[in-house]
Amino acid sequence: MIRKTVWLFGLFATVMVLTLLLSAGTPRSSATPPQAASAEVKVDNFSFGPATLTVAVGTTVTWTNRDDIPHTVVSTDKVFKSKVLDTDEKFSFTFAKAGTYPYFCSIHPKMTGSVVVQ
Ligand SMILES: [Cu+2]
Repeated sequence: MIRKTVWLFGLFATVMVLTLLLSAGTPRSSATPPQAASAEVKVDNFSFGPATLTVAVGTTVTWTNRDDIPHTVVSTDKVFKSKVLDTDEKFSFTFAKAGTYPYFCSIHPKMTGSVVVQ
């Protein structure tokens, strides 16, 4: 009876040590770089959503055309310019400097949006 209790305690202690070792090692190995920020803008129904997007410096913004009509993403200040995006095509740009970046669709100039980088 005593021998069985000692054996069970030994097993329990071993499992606890293994659990502690595994849980201590996990956060370090799965750490991600802090500058991997990204944001999305959907192009749908002749509009950009959100129309104004606020992001941190270094963020990569990806526009996806969810409309069944081709659109473009063109910076008013000529900072970036996409090709014509067909349905489900994407365009990405990384904002390395703070500022306000207005843009529009060159096919439908009434479609406008802006990215605010802080
Ligand atoms: Cu358009």
